[in-house]
Amino acid sequence: MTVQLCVSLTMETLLSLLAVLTASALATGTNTRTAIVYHREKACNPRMGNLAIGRSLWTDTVCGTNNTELYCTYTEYPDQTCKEPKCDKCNAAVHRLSHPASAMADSTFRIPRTWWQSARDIQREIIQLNLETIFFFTHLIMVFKSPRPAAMVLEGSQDFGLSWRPYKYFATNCTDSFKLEDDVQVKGALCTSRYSQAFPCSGGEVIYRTMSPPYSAVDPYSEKAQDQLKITNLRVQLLKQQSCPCQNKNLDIKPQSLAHYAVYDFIVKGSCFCNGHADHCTPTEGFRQVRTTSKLQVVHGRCVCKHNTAGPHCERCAPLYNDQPWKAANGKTGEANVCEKCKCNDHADSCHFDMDVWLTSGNRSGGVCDNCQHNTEGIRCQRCKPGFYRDLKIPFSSSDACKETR
Ligand SMILES: *[C@@H]1O[C@H](CO)[C@@H](O)[C@H](O)[C@H]1NC(C)=O
Ligand SMILES: *[C@@H]1O[C@H](CO)[C@@H](O)[C@H](O)[C@H]1NC(C)=O
Ligand SMILES: *[C@@H]1O[C@H](CO)[C@@H](O)[C@H](O)[C@H]1NC(C)=O
Ligand SMILES: [Ca+2]
Repeated sequence: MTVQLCVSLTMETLLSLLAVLTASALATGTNTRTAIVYHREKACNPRMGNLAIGRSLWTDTVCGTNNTELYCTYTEYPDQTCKEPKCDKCNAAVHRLSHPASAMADSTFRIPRTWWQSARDIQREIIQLNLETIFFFTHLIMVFKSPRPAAMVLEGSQDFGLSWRPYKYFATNCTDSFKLEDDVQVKGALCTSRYSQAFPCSGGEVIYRTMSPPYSAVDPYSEKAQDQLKITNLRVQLLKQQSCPCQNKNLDIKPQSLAHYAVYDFIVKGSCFCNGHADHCTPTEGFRQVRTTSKLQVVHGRCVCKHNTAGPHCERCAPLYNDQPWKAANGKTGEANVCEKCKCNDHADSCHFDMDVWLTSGNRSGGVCDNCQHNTEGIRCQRCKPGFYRDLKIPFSSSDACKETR
């Protein structure tokens, strides 16, 4: 038994983590990491962070691509009475006036706040994050500078963008936009109107949690949960603009200078994907970090495996530890499901799992040693090869325990 310092990703810790994060949706700088000392090996998981940090965000358009553009925005007082509109210029080629996609992934504490802004008069727009390997995606927080869209969809891919699957639809009217039920009325529905109101005209949030019902009750490392949590890419399709209700009161401003999307923050919370077998990750081979202006930590993708596991995601047992079938750790019970060492009497470097051997042993040991060395043979390298005899004066695990018969 070894003492492990691991964060056990039980549903309780995951839920309390989410509660903390919702309470301070923008507190991305804080590491919600609780270290608990266990006296036996436990399921563990790496630090959570913003997957967008240090990576490129892509959008279809950006404000002022070809020349300087004028744009205007409305904000309102807390009682929803309108302030005077503010107008300014954007130009993608002038640093001071540019609003690139990368501004959604810098520190949320930067003053003045930075944001991405789309070209004018665009209805459809895509914001996309491409990851270099599979990650665990737990939730998305978007903070809009423009009014939130009247319709949008959040989608994920697990195959580097070949196929996409919707996580959630967002609309002022789910029936109208998507012919879907609204989760305000029907719990667990695929669409919601919760994050699509016209107010606030600036600073409105959109929040999505992967582990909300019906997934909240399952072990985060189970196949069902992983199917929901694993991503290589994430995108948001903005489908329909919504204007600020204040706009109707001022007819001097051209509608097209108001018709754009703008987003302060695109926070993709998640962690490296390790099947519950690592609490630390390093950069994936070939990963090139984009320059970040902030000191925020990049969430890397290659697991430093524990529990005798191996592979970029600890998805298999280490070479000499295949005595039982590999299993993900159990995030609900905290069981580590450690890979067990094969008994090869120190005569082999690797072994493989064999179902027949496993069943014959009454499900206790299924390891078969590979390439027995030192003139030994057998599934455990437990005897000398023909033509060699066992030297009883030295331990069998010794490299010269089998001597040539003369
Ligand atoms: C910018 O210029 C290019 C080439 O002239 C044109 O295709 C594109 O539509 C222009 N973009 C905007 C937003 O005006
Ligand atoms: C959504 O639109 C449908 C059809 O246009 C309408 O019947 C329904 O009342 C609307 N729902 C809400 C919540 O406004
Ligand atoms: C032994 O393992 C096999 C395959 O995993 C399983 O189907 C079977 O039910 C197990 N038997 C016992 C007695 O646990
Ligand atoms: Ca920003």
